[in-house]
This record gives sequence, structure tokens and C-alpha cells, in this order.
Amino acid sequence: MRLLLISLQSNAYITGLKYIAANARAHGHNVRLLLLPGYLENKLSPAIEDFILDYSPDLIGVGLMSIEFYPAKNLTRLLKEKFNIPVIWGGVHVILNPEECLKYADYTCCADGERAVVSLLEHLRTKGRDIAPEIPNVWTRINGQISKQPIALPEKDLDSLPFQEYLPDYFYGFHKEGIYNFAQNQRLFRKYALYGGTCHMMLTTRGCPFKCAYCGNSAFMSIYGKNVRERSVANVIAELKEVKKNPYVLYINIQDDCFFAHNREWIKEFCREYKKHINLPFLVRVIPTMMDREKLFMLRGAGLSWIVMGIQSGSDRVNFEVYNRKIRFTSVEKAAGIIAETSAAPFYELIVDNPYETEDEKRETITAVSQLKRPYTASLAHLTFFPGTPLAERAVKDNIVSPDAYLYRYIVKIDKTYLNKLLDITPYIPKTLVKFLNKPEASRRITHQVLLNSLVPVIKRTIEPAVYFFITTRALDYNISWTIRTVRGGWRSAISRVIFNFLGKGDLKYDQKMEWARKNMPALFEN
Ligand code: B12
Repeated sequence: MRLLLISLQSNAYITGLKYIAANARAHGHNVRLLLLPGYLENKLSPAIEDFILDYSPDLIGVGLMSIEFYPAKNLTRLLKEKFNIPVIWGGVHVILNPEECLKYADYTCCADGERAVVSLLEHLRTKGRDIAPEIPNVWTRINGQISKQPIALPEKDLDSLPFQEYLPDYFYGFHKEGIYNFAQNQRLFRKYALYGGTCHMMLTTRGCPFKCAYCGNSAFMSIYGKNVRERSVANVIAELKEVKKNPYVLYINIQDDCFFAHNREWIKEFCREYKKHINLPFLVRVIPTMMDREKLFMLRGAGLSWIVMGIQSGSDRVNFEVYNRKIRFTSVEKAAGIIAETSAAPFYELIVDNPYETEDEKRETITAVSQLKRPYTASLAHLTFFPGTPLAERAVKDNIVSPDAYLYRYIVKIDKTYLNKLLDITPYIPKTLVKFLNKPEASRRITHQVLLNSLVPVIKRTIEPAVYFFITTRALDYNISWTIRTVRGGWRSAISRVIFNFLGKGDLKYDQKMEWARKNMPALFEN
């Protein structure tokens, strides 16, 4: 059977779809991956139409996060107008809203997709579309009735799944009204891959030990249970040995919610094998209370170069009561101190625009962050109320946001408030200056405003990139060739981080695109 898997994401890191593709291929199916970055048009482009006609898939899968809901709804409508091919939706947003999504797709996948898709292909081959599949995780609508199948227990044995490739030769992308094979047009792939394709993004675990109220994981837990599933070191290294063959991969970006969920034995073995076979710089994410000095130093010795840690707020009340994140700021300070000892490059993440956070708590965050051991960089994210999360439910109930607010406001766009601007430059200005500027609205003068407004563009364009460059250089042990290649490879995101915050211009166009769609495709926004 032929399977076409489509992503509407703006960038080419599509881990979930790659996993599904690899598994379907291992079961003898023919698969193509297609990236349609942010596609939200009134008509199906002739290039996409020809590509589908030519490939003639038996099943089309669309993967979506919440922000891709309207693009997915629109694409599915366009596909349905032209083709009579069954469409299945899957991904985070579908897991959180399977019934709603079933209004638009023929099938929805409400949890892990690897085995579900293979079973559905088999079902379509042997039984056809008129019989509702009895496949765990796959829901459908037959004669107006929803056929809900049970959720399969999460895949425990992650090693039994074939791993994802860095750049599969069956990966295609839509660019300027044409479709190109990414493996044959690697420049184009790198244009769409985050950080210029300089890294391989992967997971060594699935799941998170925490249940933060704003995070998708808190909702997944009600489906998957509270467990972290881990791959074996041998399996991870086998994936990386393949990845390393591509000379453009300069580092490994491990996206596990908390890499430190692995025990010391696992980490010890990983460090030994990684150093021996892979020996590329790598990045991990850590949760402050799970910081472990011994693990961290072992990892640093194996090439750990960047460490991303979520702080979210400097106020314990906000972290405990609003975010259900039982992490005191003292733990953050302690963890940051240990990170500083290793000279790995620290990146801290903070959530802003929280209507449950008082002005005093916002100022407390600024003071707290200014106390962290420097140098480090920090990124701010707009608090987005993703559906299915406890915080979204609370905010909707409190009439603070509409249930679909997340569809219109892109996460990287933060409010341009005085305190946000100050927090944004806090890591790079003297503490005394932070203290001087960190005033409540009532006692702020025009001098505060003028000073802050003139500092922000200068700091963002000079000091922040300099700090970014310095911590990267130092983390790469002053290996200039590595630094230049890494910074060059990632310049687009590094610079755009400075100018446009995080993911770059393309993502910031999301709001404009949605506005355009509202005007020109009003039917899309009706139920
Ligand atoms: C790695 C990661 C990224 C990476 C790569 C994303 C990717 N597609 O692989 C990058 C950095 C690109 C990224 C970006 C963003 N991310 Co992100 N990301 C993650 C993270 C940490 C892991 C995702 C992952 O690889 N999971 C492992 C794979 C195997 O699981 P999966 O993707 O869910 O796929 C499985 C199933 O969902 C299903 N499935 C998936 N697709 C399909 C398709 C079909 C047809 C079928 C049948 C099944 C199916 O089968 C898969 C295999 O079992 C998650 C947190 C988490 N733990 O999930 C957040 C998460 C997915 N991200 C999130 C967000 C908000 C974002 C951003 C919007 C944030 C931002 N900075 O703006 C951007 C979106 C950018 C954009 N425009 O596209 C939220 C999504 C919430 C939501 N309701 O949508 C999550 C859940 C984190 C959170 N805090 O809540 N992210």
C-alpha cells in the first residue's frame, strides 16, 4: 500500500511522522513524507495535485499540533475536492480533541500512531473503507455514528520501533509552487530545517515525569498514564551512527522533556558509547529539580554543549498554584549554579503574558532571573492556552480566554509590555540597572521608559548575540571551526532569535496568514 504523510509545520523536523513512516516501511509499505510549510491557500496548488496524482496514495495522513488546526482543516477540504482518498489525522492536537477532528478527517488517531497506521493500511487493503476498522487508537465515523476504539497502551518497547532518519530519501517539500525531493535538494531541506539543518532532533524517551498545567503532557497523561518510556542506549546509538553519516549534522538535539529521567547507569553507558561512536556536541533539556551533578558532569565529558532548562516564572506561587509545577526558585538557582560549573551553554525558558501573574510577581521574576549565574541566554514564550490542558480549562471557565484563543495567537509573539521588554534584556544588563528599571507601573517615570526603549534594540542586536556566540564557543571548548560551522549553520535561527524571538519570520507570519484566511476563506472558520 502507498502512504502519504503530510506535515503543515513551518519547519522540517517532523519526528512523529518520520517514526510512522519508518514503521510502515518496515512493514513493506511504500511511504512518502511531504512538508507543506504553513500551507493555507484557497486552492490546491497544481504541483501538489500532480504530486498526489502521480503517487496515487491509498491513505493520506496529516500530522498536526494545535496551531496547525485550520491549515489541516483547509488542506483536507482541498484534498477531498480533488481526490477520493481516505485521510487520517494524528498528532498532539488530535490526541487532545479526537472527536472534534473527526468532523473533518475520515479517521483520527488518538494516541501513538506507528502501529495504528500499519493496521489501518492492512484494513483498507483487506476490508476497504466501508467497514469501520477495529483498531486501537483509530476512530472513524460510520453512518453518522462515531466508532470509538480503545486507546492502546502506550508503546512500552520503544526499541521495537524502527528509528527515524535524519533526511529520508522519500521526504519531499513544497517550495515556490514546486515539489522537491529534499534528499536530492539538500540546500532546500536546510532552508526549512530549524537551525539550518545543522542538528538531528531526536528523543531517547517519551513522556514526562511532570504534569505542568499549561503543557500538553498533563493532558497526555490522562491517556498514557504517568510514565516515562525509555529506549536502550544501544538503540539510540544505532540511530545516531546512521545520522552521523551526513556531514551536515554538526550536533545532536535531544528533545526529551527531561533527559535526566534516565538513571545514572543509563547515562553512564550512554556517555561511554556516545563518546566512542558519535562524539558530536549535543543538547539536552532538564527540569531544575531533576538536576544531578554527577549525571551532568558525565554528560559534559561526553560532549554535552547546550542545556535547556525551563524556569517559567520566578514566583513560587505562580509555579505552584498556576502552573502546577512544584519547583521552587531556589532549585532553579541551584541547578543554574551547577550548569555554570560545567561551562555548557545555558538556555533558560520563561513564560510571559500570564493573566494569573500579578505585577509584583512579574517583577519578582525579573529580580530572580537577574540573580542567576551568568552568562546565559533566555527566551520568552507567550502563555498559550492549549486545549485539553488544565490551565486552559481554568482560564476558559474564568472567562479569561475564549476556548479557541490558541488558534489566533502564535506562541512566539509576546506582548510588548514594559516588564516583558525588561525581562528580555535582564540576562545582559548589570543587576543595578535591572533594579533601577524594575519599578511598578505607578512609580515609573518617563526616564525609565525612554531608557528601556533605547536599551532594548541595542542589547538585542549586540550583547545578546555576543553572549550567544561566547557561550557556544566556550561550550564547544573554543574549537573555532566547530563554532563557526555551528553558528553559521544556525545563523538563521540564531539571528532571528535576536530579531524575531525564536522560530523566525516564517512563524511570525502565522498571524497574518490567519487574518488573510479569515477575510478570504470565511467558511473555513465555521463549524
Ligand atoms: C520536539 C518538539 C518540537 C520540535 C519538533 C516537532 C515535531 N513535529 O517533531 C519543534 C522544535 C519543531 C517544535 C516546535 C513547536 N512546538 Co513542540 N514539541 C516537541 C516535543 C518536546 C516532542 C514532540 C515529539 O517529537 N514527540 C515524539 C513523537 C514520536 O510523538 P508525536 O509527535 O506526538 O507523534 C506521535 C503521535 O502524536 C502520533 N502522530 C503524530 N503525527 C501523526 C500523524 C498521523 C497521520 C497519525 C496517524 C498519527 C500521528 O503518532 C506519533 C508516533 O507515535 C513536544 C512535547 C511532547 N512530549 O510531545 C512539544 C509539543 C508538541 N510542542 C508544542 C508546541 C506548542 C510547539 C510550538 C508551537 C512552540 C513554539 N515555539 O512556537 C512549535 C511549533 C512550530 C511550528 N510552526 O510548527 C506543544 C504542542 C501543544 C499543542 N496542543 O499543540 C507540545 C506538546 C509541548 C507542550 N508544551 O505542550 N516542537
